[in-house]
Amino acid sequence: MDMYQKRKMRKNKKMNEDEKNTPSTNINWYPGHMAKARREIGEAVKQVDVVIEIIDARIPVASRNPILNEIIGDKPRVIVLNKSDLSDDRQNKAWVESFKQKNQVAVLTNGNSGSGMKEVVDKALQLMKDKIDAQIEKGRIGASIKVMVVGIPNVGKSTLINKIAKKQTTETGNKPGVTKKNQWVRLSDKIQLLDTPGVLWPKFDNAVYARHLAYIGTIKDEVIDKEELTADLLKELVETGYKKEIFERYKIDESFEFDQIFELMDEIGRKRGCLVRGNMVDYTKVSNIVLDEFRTGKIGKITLEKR
Ligand SMILES: Nc1nc2c(ncn2[C@@H]2O[C@H](COP(=O)(O)OP(=O)(O)OP(=O)(O)O)[C@@H](O)[C@H]2O)c(=O)[nH]1
Ligand SMILES: [Mg+2]
Repeated sequence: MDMYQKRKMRKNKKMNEDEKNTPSTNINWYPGHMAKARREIGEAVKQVDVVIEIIDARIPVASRNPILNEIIGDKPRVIVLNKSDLSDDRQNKAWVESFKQKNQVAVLTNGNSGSGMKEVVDKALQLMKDKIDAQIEKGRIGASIKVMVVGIPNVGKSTLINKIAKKQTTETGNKPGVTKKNQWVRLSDKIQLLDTPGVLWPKFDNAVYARHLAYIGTIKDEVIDKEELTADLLKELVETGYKKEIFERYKIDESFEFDQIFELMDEIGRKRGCLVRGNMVDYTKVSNIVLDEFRTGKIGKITLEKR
């Protein structure tokens, strides 16, 4: 790295710290609305029969909320590994199998194509079979099953509800914090679904998991140092065996060698024409490209947390 680049990185870093005072691994995890959301979920859970817990198939550990057990107690639960189109197929199977071995019900889904949605509903109804049978026996056929959908921000809760309901009833968007409050969606006389705002947990002190959540877009980009995050992401991908995918995506020659991760960022910048005055690499542009292409699966089908 030459002096200009060093200065630029330092300047960017300083600016980010000054403006936001939140480097990538020290993120403000628990904005006020999430405390409220947590309370409201705690209230709503009293009315529901089944909980659908949506997690992200790329990070099946970090995307699970450890305080969810506290909130929902022993309600029947279907674990949904969503965005399975973006994660490694072999890992997808291994994760479902591992949940099964712990007697947990897990389903792979793709919220965009709708694959797996029928299985989610079937599994939820199966878990409720005893209750439904008892109702029928008492002659109370009309009562509907209430299903609550919970999960971290941007994991695909509202998308899943729209797919299952086959209509656009809830707002969705490719950024965290789209859903602001609980919303019931009637599926049929038999089932009602409750959409909830994404919730993160108050203390998340594992830096690796914190980064994983940031890589996939769980945390608002405004509170993250994107350049630092991109450097961390590239480093992790290289170290966990995805160097080939990166080189292929950015058309980097096999013979290219690097010691430091910013050298790889430089090369990506040069390949993509992310240059500023004096042929210097624009790290902001490189970061936007790499994060976006990772998040949309263009670098490859990648599972960061292996089973
Ligand atoms: N590739 C892919 N994208 C998905 C999938 N499911 C949802 N998405 C996208 O993920 C983004 C977030 O979806 P939402 O349904 O708004 O997520 P949410 O969990 O309701 O988010 P909050 O309301 O902010 O908590 C949207 O851009 C969806 O199109 C999936 O299975 N695969
Ligand atoms: Mg939502």
